[in-house]
Amino acid sequence: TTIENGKRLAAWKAVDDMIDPKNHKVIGLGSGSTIEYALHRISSRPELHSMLYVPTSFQTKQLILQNKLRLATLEECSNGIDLTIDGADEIDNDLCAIKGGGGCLFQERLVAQASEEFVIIADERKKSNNLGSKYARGIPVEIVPMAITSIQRILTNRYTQANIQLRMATPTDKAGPVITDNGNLLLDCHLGPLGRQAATIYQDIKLLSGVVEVGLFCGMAKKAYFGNLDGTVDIWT
Ligand code: DER
Repeated sequence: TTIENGKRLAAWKAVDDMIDPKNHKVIGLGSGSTIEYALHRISSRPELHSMLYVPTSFQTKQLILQNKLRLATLEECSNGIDLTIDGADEIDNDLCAIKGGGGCLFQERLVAQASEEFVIIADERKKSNNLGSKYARGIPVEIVPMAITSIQRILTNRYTQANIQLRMATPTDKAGPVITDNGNLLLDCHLGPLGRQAATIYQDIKLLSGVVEVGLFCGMAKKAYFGNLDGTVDIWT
């Protein structure tokens, strides 16, 4: 079957396995294309309509409203979030993930951080045994606009083999760089395979003033659901 079918299989199984209609009150929903299948599944199951759903982007807020689900803001969740389901660009065997391909990494991390459980859904292309060896774009880094030149220079000097690119929008959609939902810019930092360095690289880059978020989510996901082309679903824990 197709990659899209793989996304759907992973999303449906994660929703069916992980959302507990009896105990869960608030569900966080990630961004991207795979999460759309999760929303379809939730929308098709009335017993999941009583919960509150917290978006991680303008895209997901729209999807929650379009599916007539109960929208909640992160600010309202004084008791945290029970479960967040989100996609990713590449996931390794330690469940360390590259995220931000959709440019939504900052709100995704805020919501994941506020969640009791965090689960990733993906098609089989995202499986990796060496993070950074598959997702060609590199690590997405959200930056405050005025810091873009200085941080690009600092990172280029620090990671000499790296290719650090400002993410540009498609000119027929919007001239100039991609602007995130938070009004910031994105650097795609291609550092190549990270080996065991992902958590260290996250800290190094995140510590720079002007960096809003870094698309390396290590030690956060409890499970990853992969939809395979042969119609099966793998679950990594
Ligand atoms: O931006 C993100 O981290 C998203 O989760 C995204 O990268 C996943 O995208 P996809 O589900 O369309 O592959």
